[in-house]
Amino acid sequence: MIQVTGELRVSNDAFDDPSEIRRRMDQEGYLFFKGLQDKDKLMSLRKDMLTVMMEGGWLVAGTDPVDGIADITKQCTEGDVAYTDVYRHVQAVESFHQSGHWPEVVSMIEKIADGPVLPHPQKITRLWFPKYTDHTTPIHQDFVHFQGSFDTYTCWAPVGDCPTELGPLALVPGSHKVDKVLDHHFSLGAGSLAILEEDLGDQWLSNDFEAGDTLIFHSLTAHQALPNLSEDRVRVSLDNRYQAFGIPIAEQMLTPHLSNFADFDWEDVYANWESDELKYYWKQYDLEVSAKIETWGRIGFEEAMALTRDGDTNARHHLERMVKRDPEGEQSVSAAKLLGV
Ligand SMILES: O=C(O)CCC(=O)C(=O)O
Ligand SMILES: [Fe+2]
Repeated sequence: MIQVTGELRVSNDAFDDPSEIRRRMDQEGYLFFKGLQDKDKLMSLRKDMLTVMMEGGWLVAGTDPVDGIADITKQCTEGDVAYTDVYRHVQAVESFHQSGHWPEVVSMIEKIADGPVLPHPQKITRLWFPKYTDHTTPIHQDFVHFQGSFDTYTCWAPVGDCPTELGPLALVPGSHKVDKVLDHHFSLGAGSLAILEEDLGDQWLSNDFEAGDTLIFHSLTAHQALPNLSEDRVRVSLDNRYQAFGIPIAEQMLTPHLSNFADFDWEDVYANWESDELKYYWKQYDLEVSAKIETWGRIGFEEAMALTRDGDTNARHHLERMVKRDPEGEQSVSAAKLLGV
């Protein structure tokens, strides 16, 4: 379990100084801004997203969806069929996709990248149940999942206030300077891959986030989420990715998030949108698309198989979930054999 040793450096003082912004990203691998995004817009987005979660049965009936009071009997996470059943409808919220294009975010990342940037088509939100801490996002570098180019930036922001007990992100400043992908191993939690804590320095930064506070970091910066220790509140956050034009983008970033886990596509996402402006917006660009690298996913799977053979209950849970989600898949077939199901 990591220990947070300090707070993220607030970079609002460098807001209008792109070369200082780039210097800090180079040195520290992240930038943290107070109030970069408009609180009212985020609260309106929160309402849109949590209303869908209420309809999906995840929130306590009769409460105000905006309060995000979870029915903890519904606990589930990425990889669970029950999660994708509701997630796909949150994924279809038009304002959620628009938020990835808000000019306050895009223009800041353009300062970092020193030129125009492409918001990745794949927009990501995390809907994290309270007291489900075995499934907290483990330590990782984003490159193992999002690939394409190292010069890809993640923008993480809670949709609403996110005090430490609700589980904001924590990161190791300067960890991107290794300039390579570190070893990742099987883990529960988003992405199912983790860097060992001892492979990193012991400086971990995090703090309370208010709605609007925004953390932008490099694809090699090691980070994890803190556990959602709240009594009953769901944690809702955005983590979208951006890159300069003229460098490769990985093919999986052109698909809706978690559509690899369930049967939905852009047409399902777009079904009830009012505007056509953002539909397939990336197709107007001549993008260099790189094939998904399967290496890390395969390592995680083989480790989960070996751990399950040794009686590890987390690994068994992971494989059982995979078999339930996609019984015909190649890995599921091997897993089912091992599990005897
Ligand atoms: O929000 C989370 O728990 C995971 C987010 C994350 O890893 C990211 O933004 O890259
Ligand atoms: Fe990440």
